[in-house]
Amino acid sequence: MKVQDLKHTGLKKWVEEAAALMGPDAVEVCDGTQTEYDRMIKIMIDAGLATPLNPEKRPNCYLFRSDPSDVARVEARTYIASTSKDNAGPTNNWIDPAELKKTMTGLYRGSMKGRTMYVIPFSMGPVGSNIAKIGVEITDSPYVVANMHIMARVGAKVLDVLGADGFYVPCFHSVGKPLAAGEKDNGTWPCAPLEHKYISHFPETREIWSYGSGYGGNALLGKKCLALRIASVLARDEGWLAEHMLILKITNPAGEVKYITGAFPSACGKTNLAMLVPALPGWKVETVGDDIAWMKFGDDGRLYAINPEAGFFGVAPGTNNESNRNAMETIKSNTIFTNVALTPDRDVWWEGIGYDAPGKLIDWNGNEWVQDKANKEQKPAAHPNSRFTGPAKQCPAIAHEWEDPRGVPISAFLFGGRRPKTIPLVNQAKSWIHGVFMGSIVGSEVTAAALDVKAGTIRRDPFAMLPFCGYHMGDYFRHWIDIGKKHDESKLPKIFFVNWFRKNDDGKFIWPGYGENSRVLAWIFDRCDGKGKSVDTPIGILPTPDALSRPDGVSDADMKELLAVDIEGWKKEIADVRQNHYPQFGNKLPGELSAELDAIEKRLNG
Ligand code: TSX
Ligand code: MN
Repeated sequence: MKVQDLKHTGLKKWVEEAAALMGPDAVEVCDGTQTEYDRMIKIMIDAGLATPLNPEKRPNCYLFRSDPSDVARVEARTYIASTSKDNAGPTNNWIDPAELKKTMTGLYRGSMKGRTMYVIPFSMGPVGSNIAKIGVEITDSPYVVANMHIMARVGAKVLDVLGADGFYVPCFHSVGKPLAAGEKDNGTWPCAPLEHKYISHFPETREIWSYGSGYGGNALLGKKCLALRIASVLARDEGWLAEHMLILKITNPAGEVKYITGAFPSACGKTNLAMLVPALPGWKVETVGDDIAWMKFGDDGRLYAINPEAGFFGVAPGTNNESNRNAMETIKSNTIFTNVALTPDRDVWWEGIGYDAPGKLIDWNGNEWVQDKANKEQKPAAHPNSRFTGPAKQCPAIAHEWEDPRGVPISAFLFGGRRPKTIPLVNQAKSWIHGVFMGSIVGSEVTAAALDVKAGTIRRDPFAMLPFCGYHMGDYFRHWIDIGKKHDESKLPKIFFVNWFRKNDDGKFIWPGYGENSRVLAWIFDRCDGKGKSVDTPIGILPTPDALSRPDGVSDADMKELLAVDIEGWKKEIADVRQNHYPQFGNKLPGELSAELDAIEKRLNG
């Protein structure tokens, strides 16, 4: 489709102005077809950027190796450009929007020379759903076009819904590497140096401007930029929730169904939980989403969630048939792999795939690599943040209603983190505000690998939204509290804090995790109906020690430890929140949360 044929006059003008600024050799409006996808892949094979994998082993799969400087989201170069610095808050990088636009306009000028400008109309959420939102990404990266085909709904049907004057979030993206006459990428992943990279959000005008990176969340702008940072602002203004949450469907042996969402910081196995294979006989877990939930209230007063995405952009290392069989099945075909290793028979390999490297590999840098298990210093063959981009519809555990435009009614919110001590296996909030308190103190223990904070302390990541909230985190807490005040609490999801990562004094995990987590989910399921044996404690509602069925290898004593109320540990937790966590939000910290902190402390001392 040609730009002239765009029916939306605002969109047409915006595209024409972008083309005039960025100076591409050609402009194309994407149609989302397989033919288009195949053409993008061919362009990248010809440019030496894509390696076709063995069609016998991985049909229609391709491997990409990015530049070693362009392997992850760049938080230091991620900006919230609101008029007032206070609207971005203490946990975001703020920059003046006018100044930023001036700087970035300079960078965009001529940045697409020698390339094609692709215009990607996309829907986050099922096309036409009243919870979905439309975005249009302008990009000079065929890699972005191909990934967006998998991660979002792309093409003509989106333009139909948009009509002549519909709302869309305009998203600029350029890799920031124009080509001189006759110049080719020639196997070099195009991107700009770190100091020219910008991942910018304009929450007041609902715009996204990204420059200089071709990787993941920096470049696939529907995901973190639109579906979380911009959507969190829309949700605040419009009275709904845009959350960094998985969505799962759980069916009990009686055939009753509930839907649960869950927020976890990175490295807690959120994708694994979303695709969990239950160890409990008779129970079934299915996947609706693994990363983001958009939730709106229905006429019945219940909260309905959609997964705004159409694919999984998952971390490859550690994914195997034991940790996540459903993910492994999902990525057998039609999948893009980025920065994993290549085997001699042109399959993929990564650390933690479940078997030894089969012979001489090509590592993520493009160098020969032979596994040396005796060498503890050996660099990994796959980058630790290497990824698969796979279609959600290929997941064997995908729930049939995952594309229902009405969404699914949510019964429970889970919050979690990696907490070796103090936090019990599962704890139900006594009230909505207690649950908001739980969400606000989410965090994981800092391991020795992270050099910035000392090991053993907790890195707080409230609601797992720290890098993804497009406005002041104190106002975000306020929004959650207001949701509870404006709606019938009996119809709101119940809130639970879970912790799969308790360790004993020998430093060993007490809980086996993975499929055994279904025992915890079963208790949560029953609690949503007011069933399940429980005890009211100062920190929340806990299962009685016999309320959870016990996995093999977990003793009575283990169970007691997993469900103990560690009064002294909790006093330290409360002190840490009071002294180190809450003060950063200043006068934007809702009084309800300090009151909740006081109330819990009082109960601990009582
Ligand atoms: O994803 C994980 N989940 C959720 C699964 C549904 N992981 C991996 C986290 C890194 C991405 C887990 N790791 C989980 C878990 O529940 N639990 C643990 C901790 C653990 C690790 C290894 C063992 C047990 C627990 N192994 C043995 O006991 C043999
Ligand atoms: Mn995420």
